[in-house]
Amino acid sequence: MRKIFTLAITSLCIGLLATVSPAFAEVEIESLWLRESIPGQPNGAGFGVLRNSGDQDVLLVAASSPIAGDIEIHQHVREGEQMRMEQMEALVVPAGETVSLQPGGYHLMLIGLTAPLVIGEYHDVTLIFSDGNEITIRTPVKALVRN
Ligand SMILES: [Cu+2]
Repeated sequence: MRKIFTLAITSLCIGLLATVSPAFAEVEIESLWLRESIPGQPNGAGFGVLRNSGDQDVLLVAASSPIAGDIEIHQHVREGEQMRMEQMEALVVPAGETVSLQPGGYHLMLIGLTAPLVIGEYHDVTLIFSDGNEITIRTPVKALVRN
């Protein structure tokens, strides 16, 4: 967590520099999807691929959607035999690299769904990055098991 925080501060400094020399960091989001709701489960999850074609690291710092009270950035961490989810301050998308959000790994955690996520429906999801970009994607709901 401390490492992530340090990266966040570093990014903040890069952000300040960017007002002097323009930043060229650029993140694209590929095949974002939401997992269909498990009956009785108040939270949901979102997955996809973040591609940074820029020359600077960019952090995913926040996300939101009308379908959820809040969206947190989570990772799975091993604790003995068990895996548990842990909230992250931010997710680093290194320059020139891709980061996958997938079941069992990084994911968007939709906290407090206002309605169950139903296959075939679409919901707007906004991702907010450290370079100031906010990207809203019309995101499909897909089955628990992806084919
Ligand atoms: Cu989670």
